[in-house]
Amino acid sequence: MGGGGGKSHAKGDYVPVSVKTTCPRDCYDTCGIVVTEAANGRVQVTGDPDHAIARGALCAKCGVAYNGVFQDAGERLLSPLRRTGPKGSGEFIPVSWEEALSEIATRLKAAIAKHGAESVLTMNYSGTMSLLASTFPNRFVNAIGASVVDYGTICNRAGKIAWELLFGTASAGFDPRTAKDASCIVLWGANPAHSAPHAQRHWLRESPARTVVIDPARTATAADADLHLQLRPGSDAALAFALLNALDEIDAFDEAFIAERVEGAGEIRADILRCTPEWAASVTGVPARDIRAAAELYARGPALLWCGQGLQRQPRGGNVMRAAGLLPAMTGNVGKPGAGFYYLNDVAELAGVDYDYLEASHLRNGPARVVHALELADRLLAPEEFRAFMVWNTNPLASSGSLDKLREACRRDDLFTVCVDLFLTDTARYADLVLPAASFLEFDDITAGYFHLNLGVQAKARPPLGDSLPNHDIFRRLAAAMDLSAPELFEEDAAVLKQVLEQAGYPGSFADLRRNGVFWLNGEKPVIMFADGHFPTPSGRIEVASARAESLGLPRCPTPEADPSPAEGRFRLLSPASMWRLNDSYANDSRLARRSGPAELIVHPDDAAALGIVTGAALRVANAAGEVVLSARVSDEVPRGTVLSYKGRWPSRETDRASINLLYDGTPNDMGESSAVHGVEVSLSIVAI
Ligand SMILES: Nc1nc2c(c(=O)[nH]1)N[C@H]1C(S)=C(S)[C@@H](COP(=O)(O)OP(=O)(O)OC[C@H]3O[C@@H](n4cnc5c(=O)[nH]c(N)nc54)[C@H](O)[C@@H]3O)O[C@H]1N2
Ligand SMILES: Nc1nc2c(c(=O)[nH]1)N[C@H]1C(S)=C(S)[C@@H](COP(=O)(O)OP(=O)(O)OC[C@H]3O[C@@H](n4cnc5c(=O)[nH]c(N)nc54)[C@H](O)[C@@H]3O)O[C@H]1N2
Ligand code: SF4
Ligand SMILES: [Mo]
Repeated sequence: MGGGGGKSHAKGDYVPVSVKTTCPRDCYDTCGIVVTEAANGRVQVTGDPDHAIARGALCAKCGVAYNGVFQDAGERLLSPLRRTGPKGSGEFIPVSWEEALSEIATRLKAAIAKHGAESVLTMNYSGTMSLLASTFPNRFVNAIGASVVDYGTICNRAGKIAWELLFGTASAGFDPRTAKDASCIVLWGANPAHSAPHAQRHWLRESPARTVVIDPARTATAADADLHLQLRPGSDAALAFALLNALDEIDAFDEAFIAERVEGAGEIRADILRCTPEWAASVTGVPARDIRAAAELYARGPALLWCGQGLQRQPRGGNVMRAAGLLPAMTGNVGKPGAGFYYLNDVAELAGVDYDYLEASHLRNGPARVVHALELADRLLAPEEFRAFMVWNTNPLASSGSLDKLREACRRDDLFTVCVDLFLTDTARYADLVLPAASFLEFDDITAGYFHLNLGVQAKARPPLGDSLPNHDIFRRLAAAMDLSAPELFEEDAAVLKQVLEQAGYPGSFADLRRNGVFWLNGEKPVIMFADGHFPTPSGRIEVASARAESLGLPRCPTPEADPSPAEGRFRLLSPASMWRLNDSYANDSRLARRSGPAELIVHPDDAAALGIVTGAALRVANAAGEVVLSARVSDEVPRGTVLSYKGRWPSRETDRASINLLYDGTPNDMGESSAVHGVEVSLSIVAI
């Protein structure tokens, strides 16, 4: 076992060596992990009992996957592969690293010479969030001047823009450690019971605060809350204004704070006055008394507001985020212990880590050509624009919208495609060359998440499986094969990790971090964001009215609009985070696949009765973009007119290669070309009972 030192034996008994590491998944929790040696070259991966967040346990999915598919030589890619059958067929033969890299270098050089560097489209996202593995490959991308897919648009871009307009940043939210000081926590379009299970189990339940959940679905988080506002999807901005109306009614606005720190509050007063809870009840489906009860809980203060990433994946998601952010703005719930708002914490940035250094952005001459996630299929289908497509840390043929069109684009014979992953994903199946990535258990790195304010150690706990290599090593070798010479492309891991720790002000070496496991920003003390009352907007104040919004063609202020209800016979389809998968990761773990069962669609009992649907019925779920067959589950977890199916299955592992993502045509929402996947509408019909 690497990293943690040699084996130790005491009186003939075998004492396993243990290594502390951190989970680098795209998850709020960033759990500490202990890895110990097990039989047959395998390791045992468990939660670190000393880690403040993990408290000795991994989530259900990682507990299985890290001891399952992550160490399964039958599922992991063990060597580079060259395609032998048609694109998508999954027919490959193993080749050496030398052969694979020299072929990629030759093909990329030819594309660049003939069509320019912009004809190479690169795409990566959050498969692993550890700093070296997620950012170092971009040094290569910058050095060759390739085009890039902005895959943030598939996830959270609208919310970022909305809160940048309102607060000046969306990357500095409350410190979760301040929950102990809060008297109310509002979770709006967030389901930590799935997406942040340790935060749900410990952070939320142990806080003395009363909790309010605003979600169309009665999630496990909602079922556990003091109050659940089960609104119609897409009616959140109307609800926000009604909450403001109710707060105003009980004199909960902080007029001194508004006068000093808020720009343009007067411009929304008329809307607040007309949006009574009674009006909102008819628009949102939430009883007026519950709206008033939520306002009363929030008004007690100090109060925290957590807006989930699911919240803004709706047609007017940007406006919704601006409207939800009005709660802390008008009540002055910010800058004090237990008061604040949160969408994302860019922990690396908050720690002082320099992304420009990590990605060597100075190597690029001029701005990159950017493709938004939702236009990926159309842009790739146009044969002249891109001649090569390189993908790592993401599996768009499972996660993207317009899935049918994207598959067609990936079948292009003249599109040279490379995919780097741990597994033969749906995306990898379309590649000309597939390169095997090492897992986080197999190399040193540093993690920085987006909720808890700490950096974690990622320590090598076992050798890479087969010939797999960490992302950063693969891109170093590719740079050499391309005869590139900038020294940044070859900087050693240890040197980068040392730099990162220095930038973050860590008072020790990587070896120290390896021993301690974790480095908390601000030591023991919670960080109080915006304590000085300054917001990084142009005016230095919270901008309820925003000239920047106007210049982007958006309304000057958030508005209390709601999406129209689906037409008769149509349903709104939500597809949020599953408990058994992390995005589309782990869909190929056989034990997790068994536990999660067949792909299901949750339907309200009244809708089910009207259509003759019973639990277990095969349902055709269809719209103009496509159709899939899902197994019905009748439950009042969802409101009437809304259906829900959890995201993250691999089409190649489903009957008819189906996926709910066939149903999203990629129409963007109202800000930043960002995903509106929770805004999809479908019709239902019974295939078989
Ligand atoms: N219907 C629907 N679709 C959605 C969403 C939704 O809510 N509904 N949500 C969207 C959101 S929020 C997101 S973020 C996207 C995410 O979609 P993806 O980016 O496709 O999801 P991940 O599972 O994070 O994909 C990561 C891939 O990286 C690989 N990987 C892991 N570690 C490494 C590594 O060290 N090196 C390399 N090279 N690869 C590695 C994994 O094996 C996996 O195949 O999906 C979006 N799709
Ligand atoms: N287990 C697990 N954990 C994950 C992931 C995963 O796939 N699985 N994915 C990771 C990633 S990439 C992300 S971005 C986050 C996402 O995790 P979250 O931020 O929690 O977001 P979602 O799961 O997309 O949606 C959260 C809730 O929003 C609700 N919602 C949908 N539409 C509306 C609406 O119109 N109004 C309101 N108020 N609520 C609505 C959904 O019903 C859902 O319960 O989780 C991360 N963690
Ligand atoms: S995915 Fe999240 S909850 Fe699961 S072990 Fe990793 S950090 Fe913890
Ligand atoms: Mo995401």
